[in-house]
Amino acid sequence: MTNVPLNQQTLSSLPDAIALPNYDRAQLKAGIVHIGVGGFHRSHEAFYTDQLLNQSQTLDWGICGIGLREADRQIATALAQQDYLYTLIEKHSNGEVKHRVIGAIIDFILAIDDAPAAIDKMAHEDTKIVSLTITEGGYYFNLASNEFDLSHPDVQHDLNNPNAPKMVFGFLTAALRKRRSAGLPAFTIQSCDNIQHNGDMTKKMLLAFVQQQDADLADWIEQEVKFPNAMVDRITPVTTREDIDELSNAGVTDAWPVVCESFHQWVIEDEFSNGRPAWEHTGAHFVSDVTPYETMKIRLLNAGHSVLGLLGSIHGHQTIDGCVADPLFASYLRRFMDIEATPVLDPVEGIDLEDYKDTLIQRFSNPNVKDHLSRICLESSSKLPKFLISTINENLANGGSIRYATLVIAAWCYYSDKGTDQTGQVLDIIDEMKEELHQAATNSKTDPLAFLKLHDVFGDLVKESSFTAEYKEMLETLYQTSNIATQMQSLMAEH
Ligand code: CS2
Repeated sequence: MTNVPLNQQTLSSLPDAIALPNYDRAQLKAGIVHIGVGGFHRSHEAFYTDQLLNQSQTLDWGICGIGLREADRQIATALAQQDYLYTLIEKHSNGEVKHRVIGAIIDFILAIDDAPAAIDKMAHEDTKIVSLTITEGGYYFNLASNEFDLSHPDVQHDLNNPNAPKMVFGFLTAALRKRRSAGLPAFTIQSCDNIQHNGDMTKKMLLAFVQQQDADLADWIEQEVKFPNAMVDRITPVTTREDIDELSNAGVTDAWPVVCESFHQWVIEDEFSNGRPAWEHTGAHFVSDVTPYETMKIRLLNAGHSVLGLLGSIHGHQTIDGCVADPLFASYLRRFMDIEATPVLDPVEGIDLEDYKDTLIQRFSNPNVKDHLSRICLESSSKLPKFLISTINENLANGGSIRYATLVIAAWCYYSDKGTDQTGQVLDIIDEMKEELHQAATNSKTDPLAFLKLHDVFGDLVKESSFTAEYKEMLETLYQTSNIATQMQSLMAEH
């Protein structure tokens, strides 16, 4: 098969099996500016938008990507050389693979090279929404104080350099200031990260920043900018060399395709400052209160991932599907969901939680989506407080079970200390707090609660004696036996 390098010119020569954008990309305006163009944005918001553009031929909702970090240079280069086109590789659990070229992204600005261009783009009258996937850690939220981390060097930098910012809130502020001076309406700020009340959180963080710079602007933002909360969902593993090669065998050369499962879900509060795409036509669900959906997803799916990720890493499993193919891990996961996560959820309209959990386990079992545990455990220090520690705290307050989650925290300490699995294989740990986690975990040998004293991660959990008693015992056993499976088994045997 001839192999076609993906770009606007070659679209019509791609193999027939590949679905293509049917709209005129040259006519699109960038109504959405997206900060943080990773795999997830490309498999989710850009996918929903591309579907809509295919259906309705609306011209207002193209996407301009923005990268704030040096690490975004690679995606900026890959997309630019392909006229911002990329292939979405949808892997179904029956082995079927569907390819579609997504055309919704039409431009990309690397803000570290050109901050004024990024600010101008957000301040442009065509821009109606600025959306974000900046990861759980990207919000400068300090768990210990429950407030915005004003002392962070990036924040201090942006307060002192309003026209040459580095971080997300500096850019949003500069762009909103410009819009206000130009008499343009505000844009909506739409978070697409896995954070409970992601819109409210974004608003709180942004206002805390702007207050320090310009109280008047803060008032305007408070009145004019909407921050819809949303639940986002689509499992999107890291693209591998094999994925690129397989696509090439199917006839397309794409420097950075995106792989994902077929399932996708987006539940959004219908609160927009300046219009929005009719994403309901492509499967998004608009509601007035997204809270129960978010809690359900974060506490079952994301927490379930973390449970498998940390326990599985120590055991020597490589991927999520590998974990759930192991009956011990599959039943541990189900027990965690049933006994500890479900009791702290509110009823969710239109969703049967038992079905939701069954579907989750099926999704996790998809043997074609090789979701590596290293991705799941990436930045655990900013994920676990939101995914798992909140569940432990609520169960502590309600007298509910905490044992399944507690073993995961003990496992995390062991994992951070050793840095290897039980068979001695080195684990690929990526975490902004990696050194602190390692140090605290190592200190656990002399002070068993040392790990929990990382206040930014655990808050006041170390003061909860019913938690620390279980935790200490579990940690001690884990160090003695170095066998997580036996510990999981004995924990389940007790219930
Ligand atoms: C995962 C998520 O790493 C993680 O935190 O749980 O990336 C998960 O795959 C997505 O939220 C699925 O929607």
